[in-house]
Parts: sequence; structure tokens; C-alpha cells
Amino acid sequence: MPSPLRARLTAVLALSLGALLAVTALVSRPASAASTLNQLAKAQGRYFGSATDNPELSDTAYTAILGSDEFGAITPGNSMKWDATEPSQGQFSYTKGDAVVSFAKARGQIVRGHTLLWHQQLPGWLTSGSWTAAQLTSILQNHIANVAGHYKGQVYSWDVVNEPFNDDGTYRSDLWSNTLGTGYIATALKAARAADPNAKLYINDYNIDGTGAKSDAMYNLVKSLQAQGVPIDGVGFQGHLAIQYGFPTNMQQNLQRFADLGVDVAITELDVRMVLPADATKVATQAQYYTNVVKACLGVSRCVGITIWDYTDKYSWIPGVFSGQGSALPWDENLAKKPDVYGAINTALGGSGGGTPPPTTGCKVAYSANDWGSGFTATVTITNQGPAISGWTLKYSYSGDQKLSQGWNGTWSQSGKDVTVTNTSWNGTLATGASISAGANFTYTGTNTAPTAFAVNGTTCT
Ligand code: G2I
Repeated sequence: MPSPLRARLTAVLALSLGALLAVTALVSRPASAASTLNQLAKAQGRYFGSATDNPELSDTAYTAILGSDEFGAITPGNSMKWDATEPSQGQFSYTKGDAVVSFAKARGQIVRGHTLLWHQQLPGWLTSGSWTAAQLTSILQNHIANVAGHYKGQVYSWDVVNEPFNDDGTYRSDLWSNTLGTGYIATALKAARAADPNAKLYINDYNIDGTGAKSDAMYNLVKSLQAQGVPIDGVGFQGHLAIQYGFPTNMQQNLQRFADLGVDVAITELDVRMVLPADATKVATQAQYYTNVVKACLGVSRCVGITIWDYTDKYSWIPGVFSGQGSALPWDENLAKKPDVYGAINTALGGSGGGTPPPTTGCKVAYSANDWGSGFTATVTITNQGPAISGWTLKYSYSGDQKLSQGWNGTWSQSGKDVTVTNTSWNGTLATGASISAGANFTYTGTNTAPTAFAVNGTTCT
């Protein structure tokens, strides 16, 4: 065989073998296993993210979930704001922001930078100074050049300007607009583009999720910036919703009209609060709101992603600001998924609702004792791994002469070596995955051996 032909045949054979292997690989790969929020969002070309902040990053149970496949994007809640990054004029501090960026980077998550310019969380030197327009412009440009320059290439987007409008659509009266007029917005966007040409530049606000005066004002602002050739890549719809105020009007159409201007849109700070206590009706409404938001975003091809304003009630800003309100997020204060709320988001993203199915039976008890020789404080934490229960009784036994003196977070009693703890009026309800801790003081002589067998409502726990 002449060698060029042999070479060609070998090549053809190699190609077909390669194609065959490729086909085999495709066929034998299991069907898409997307089940977490970000996997599901990613399958539709979006991200699903959470806000976080430095104090939370030392909570390892919390970071295990934050760093999991549930989230593909992180927004630092506070650590890139002006008071954190330029606490004294010209002195920049990036330790906290860097911690968030390196957390995200290590896990392949993108970062939404938040925020270069706002009317809140400004350092004292800035708010108490009296500045000419020229001075304030240069302060603003210097801040953005430094902060966006420091994070150049490391953030996916910047909320360059945060909350410029009042609810009636007029410009907020603050340091920026009062000193610089509304032109500060263009100044900030241009400075951000110069500092990090690849970051997507956003204006971000609340109460613009639906149509209305404030949303119209934002729409007109974007149009006018575009007409002036000012860089603007996206609009952030914060999505701080409350079930008692109703769902925003025509949310999807509203997102779409911005997208039609040629900018990206994103849901940047989603949470859905309620007046406490939560009940089944309120949770159903809340779950519907989450569903509506996810569907509105998925219905708009330029809606690039959804971020919830932290994922757990444990670190929500809401109770501190709206007294008596909360329960706004899909994970509860014990970091357990709320089946209805998480399930609604997961389902709206195209999943089967559950994520990882929880075990459907049983319970788990963690026991610890703080012993001072003649007595100790026992702490028991019950986790319900079965269907929701209303009312629990925990039983266990000691091997020595441990004697109950006083208990709390439960009704404690003892008969010989056997200890019984039942729920109080306020902690009897345990959803699947939920935990409750109770404690008691005991006295003893001799040795204090920890009990090893526990039963809740008659079921032996692990
Ligand atoms: O207010 C909710 C959000 C509305 N949109 C813009 C977001 O940047 C804003 O986030 C919140 C943070 O989640 C809070 O954590 O902004 C608040 C400030 O308005 C943050 O709260 C502040 C507390 O008010 C301060 O007392 C505290 O020192 O957080 C600071 C840092 O922990």
C-alpha cells in the first residue's frame, strides 16, 4: 500500500474509533443529575447565589452549605462597602472583601461586587466632611479606581451605584446628588469601567421589581445613560419582598423591558419576609412568591441569575430592621432546608423539589456534659430525621447515681436511673431535619458516664 493511502486509512480508522468512543461516552454518561439550586440554574445558563459576610465565614456548618453546589455566586453583604474598604481617606482595607473572594474562588463561585457607591455605610470622614463638587468627584473617582482596581478580574459584576431613587421615582437626596447632581451616576460608572473593563457594571435598587414610578425612573435612567454613551451593563432588582405587601406588578414584563434596552438583569438580594409567627398559609404564599420570582427570571433570556440575601434565617438582616418579621429564607435558623420554600425554588428551577431527600425515619441525639466533679450540665440536641412531629418525648438512662436538680427547654423528670424529657409548649414542633436543644443540671458521686442509648417518641435514635 502506498504510504499516503495507509496514512489516510489509519487516520479514518482512528477518527471512527474516536467517534465511537465519544458516542459510547455520551451514551454511558448518566442522565443529568442536576438537583441543587445552582446546578439547576446552570443547566439553564444562569447562576443561583447567596450573600454572605465575614462573621458567617467562621461558622463551618454554614460555610459547608454556602460552599456547596447549591450556590454558584457569592455577594459580600457588607465587606466591600465604602466604610469597610476606605475607613480613613485614602487608606484602603481589603482583608474582609478578600476573604469572601478567596472563599468563592476556592469553590469556583463567581463574585458579585457590592457596592461602590451608596448613601449608607459611608465612613465618618466622608459624611462629616464638607466637600466642593470637584473634591467629591475626585474622592469618588479615587475610591472606585482603588476598590474596583483591587478586585480587577476577580468580580463578575459590580453594583456600581446602589439605591439612587426614592420610591416615588425622584432621585434620593443624599451626599452624592446634593453635591454633584445626578451626574454622579455617570461619573461612577465611567470610573468603574476604567478600573475593571471586564466587570459587568450594574445599578441596583429595591422596589423596582414590578412596574411603577420607581421602576420607570430606573428605566429612564438606563436609557439616558445609554444615550450619553455611559457604560451600563445591567440592572439589579434587589427583590426584598414581603408577603403582606403583595407580589410586584408584572415582574417578568418589567424585567423584559429592561432587557429590551440591551442590558442584563439580575435578581440581586432576594428574600421574602412575613410577619411572625410563620404558619402554613403564610409559608404557602411565600413559596409562591419565590416561585414567581424564579419564573420571572427564567422567562427573560437576559436575566443572568438570582441571589438570595444570605441563604439562612440565622444571618438574615430582616429581624434587626423589621421587628417582628422574618423567616424570609429557604434555610431556617438551624441551617435546615425548609421543605416548602426550598422545594418551591428548586421546582421552579426545573428540579424535583427535594434536593437530597432527607432520611424519612428516625432521630439523632447529640449528648454533651459540662462536668465540674460533683455535678454537671447535660445538653441534649434532638434532630428529627423523620416526618414532622408535634410533641416529643426523649428517654435515656444513666449508669451511676446521677440525680436531676433542674432542667430547661423541656420538662425533665427522673425515675431511678431513667430520665424523661418532654417538649415545652413552645418547642414541640419539629419539622424534618429540625433540631431542638434542652439542658439540665445533675449532681453525682463516683463516675459520670455519658448515656449512649436514646429514644424519641419510642424510636431508638442514632
Ligand atoms: O438592608 C438590606 C440590603 C438592602 N440593599 C443593599 C444591601 O447592601 C443591604 O444589605 C444590608 C446588609 O445585609 C446588613 O448586614 O445592609 C445593612 C446596612 O444597611 C447591613 O446592616 C449593617 C448593620 O446595620 C450595622 O449595624 C452593622 O455594623 O451591617 C453592619 C455590619 O454587620
